[in-house]
Amino acid sequence: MDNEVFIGSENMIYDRFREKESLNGTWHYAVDQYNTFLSGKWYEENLYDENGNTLPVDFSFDEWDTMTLPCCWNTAAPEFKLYDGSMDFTRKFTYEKQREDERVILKIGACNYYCRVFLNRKYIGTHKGGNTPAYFDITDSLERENRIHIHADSMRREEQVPSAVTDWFNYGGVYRDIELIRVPKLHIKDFRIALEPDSGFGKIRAFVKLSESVAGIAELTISELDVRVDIPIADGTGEILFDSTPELWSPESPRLYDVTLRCGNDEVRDRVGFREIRIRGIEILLNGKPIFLRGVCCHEDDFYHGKTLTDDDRLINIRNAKDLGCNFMRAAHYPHSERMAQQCDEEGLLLWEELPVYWGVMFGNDGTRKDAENQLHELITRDFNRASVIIWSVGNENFDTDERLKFMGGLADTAHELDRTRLVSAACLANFAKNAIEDRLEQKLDIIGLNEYMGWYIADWSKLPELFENSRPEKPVIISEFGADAYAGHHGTENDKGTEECQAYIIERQTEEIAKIGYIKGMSPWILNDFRSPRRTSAYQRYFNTKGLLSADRTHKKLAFSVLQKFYLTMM
Ligand code: GCB
Repeated sequence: MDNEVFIGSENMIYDRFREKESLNGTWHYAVDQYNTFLSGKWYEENLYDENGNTLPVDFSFDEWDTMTLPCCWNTAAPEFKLYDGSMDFTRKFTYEKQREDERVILKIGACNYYCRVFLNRKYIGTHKGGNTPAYFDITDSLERENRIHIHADSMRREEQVPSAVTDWFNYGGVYRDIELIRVPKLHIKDFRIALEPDSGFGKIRAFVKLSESVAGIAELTISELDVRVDIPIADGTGEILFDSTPELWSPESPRLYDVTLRCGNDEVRDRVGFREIRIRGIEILLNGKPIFLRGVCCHEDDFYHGKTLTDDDRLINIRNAKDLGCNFMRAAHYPHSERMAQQCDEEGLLLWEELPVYWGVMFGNDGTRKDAENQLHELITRDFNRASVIIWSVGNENFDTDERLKFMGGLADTAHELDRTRLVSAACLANFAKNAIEDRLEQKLDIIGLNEYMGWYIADWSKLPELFENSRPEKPVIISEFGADAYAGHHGTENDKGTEECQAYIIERQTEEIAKIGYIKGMSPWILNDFRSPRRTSAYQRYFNTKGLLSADRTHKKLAFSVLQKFYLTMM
């Protein structure tokens, strides 16, 4: 598209618990393999020539078939199961102004990968990045009766983040909520609150950003803590550090407080936990106490709903992880729904959140870098207030090259700059030539994540103790992945690849070796549930990555589940 206007983190507003008008529901759609909607400017609705004669057109929005959004189109109808490309979505809605100074923001929770919005014959803007929310200010284009279009483009491209090839399914569509949010012209754009690190658990810091560069006061209230403080605002931003000793949030005791922030005619709320996460040498300390992260990885991929998980779907995953004995989950390999961290706050599960800087990213490409930086800003802005989130991961399994060090090192620096209340990590690969934990990116990280598949991709078990013995990390290490495929219900010996016995054996041997190593402070085996992956075609995969401890529909617990459960019991 010519004159494309990209929106990003700077367009976000603070929206948790704000009143929202849902645009979820029935939308008309057309499959648009050639992007004719864009090239033919269908959104302009040129139905007549200059003399008023009707023109032939290639669209008829209100006669198009319908789809219920949000959803992944791949799960909406069998004919779209393998569709990568564009679809046009359209619907009508009415709007009535409620207050003279209101702004109306359209929030699209997620759309993979390009999301272009058009309203009443005009182009509004484009959001890039398939897993973070997009906020379009549509106020000036609203009429009483409105027609909106969303052009969703799920094409995989080399220069995108993630790039063209992954080991998960490329779900397409507008797959998280579509909502209108009315805010006063002067509104709270950003609100961050957290326990101040190194304050002896006795100080809270709050930050506010307004939509306009004004001076004033914002009032912060946490009734249960008897907190009522004024935050002075200058040039549209304000920050305050004040004494307070909240009950600390932890997985065992996920205490949350209702927090209110008021400024002018705007008011927002949140439910916030206060905790401290830091490292000391090779220790990870939660609220000052050493912790071992008993984790498991999880994709955002439900057997029935794809990426459009319901709260219940997520709760089942969280409860299954807890049943395993986990206090920690690695939300791989891209930002999951913001509801995930909110639910983990409530349920008490620590989270690793990750950017989709996965495998062959174009590290030398400046546009790709900016895309990743924007996704990182959006993720941190979205989830800053979530106590459960303790780690930002800047990516997964990329070879140690100069370009990659610059790209991912830059992301790690940004994460540190934006957030002093969390740790930064990445899932790295070992140095295979030396069989050692060694990656130049480690200098930029607080925790070293290591993916190693000894016993599976590397059959020689002797390599595992050797890898640990060869390594002298000065920071805590999390084994961010290990595992083995097993087709649910397929049995044999521990040497038969693809059987539950083989997977259980590999998990058992791995845990035995990991338990011996002092610098390993956590692990997240791959993975909680089997998930769709187009590259997995063997008899024991059938287009699923079957390294799940549970089958894809979660009805079957494989043998490895109880092996890991037993191990985590010994670590409690
Ligand atoms: C990995 C990747 C993960 C894959 C997994 C596998 O190292 O990080 O995305 O799915 O291995 O099963 O091979």
